[in-house]
Amino acid sequence: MAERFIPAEPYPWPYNGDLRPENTALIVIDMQTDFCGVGGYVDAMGYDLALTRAPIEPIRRVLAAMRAGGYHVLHTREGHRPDLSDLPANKRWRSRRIGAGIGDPGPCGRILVRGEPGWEIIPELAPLPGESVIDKPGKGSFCATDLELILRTRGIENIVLTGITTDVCVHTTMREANDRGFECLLLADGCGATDRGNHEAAIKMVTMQGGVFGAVGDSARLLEHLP
Ligand code: C5J
Repeated sequence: MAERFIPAEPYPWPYNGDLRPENTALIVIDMQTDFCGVGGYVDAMGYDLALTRAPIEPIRRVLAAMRAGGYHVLHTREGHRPDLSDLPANKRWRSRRIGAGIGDPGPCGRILVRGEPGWEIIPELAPLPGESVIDKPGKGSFCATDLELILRTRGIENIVLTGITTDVCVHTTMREANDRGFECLLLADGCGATDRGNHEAAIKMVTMQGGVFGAVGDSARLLEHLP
């Protein structure tokens, strides 16, 4: 096997150089109107949408290249059932406290509820037919979903992580994936947070201890070196 690597910190990724479309997936996390669109959940909380919209273009380029290369592509959506039976009371209470009650009506429909306009993935990054979409009630993409089963069934070993927000759903998913033995690459410009300092800290955390959760790269280096 010819070894292939993407330049990354703190090590060229993946660790073993076994980078092929068959064993590698791009996961695009929660690129929904609720997290980066006007009138959505993040907007209702008063955060700067420019920060969560920043990764849209880098993700679009990476998505195009990895689709063209025949890599696996998966998307996730955070959201709850319309009857809110999967919404923990404390999650709802906290969101209402900050003025963006999950399940409550807003300009984009009921906040973070499946089927509502705000819950949809933004059109720029819409999934193509055949790409798996994982609906998750929580922050991590492995909790209460069939993501792990899909990854194992397809023989996926390497995961490129993108999406929003860096410090919450992206980080939780990366940690969950790393603990399950998946080899993870986080694209620093392919994710964004509601706070710049949190984004930078979340990126730095990954690079500690020799790559405690995997490695950190960026879209330009990925696009240049993707086999
Ligand atoms: C948050 C997410 N931040 N997608 N969700 O509540 O990161």
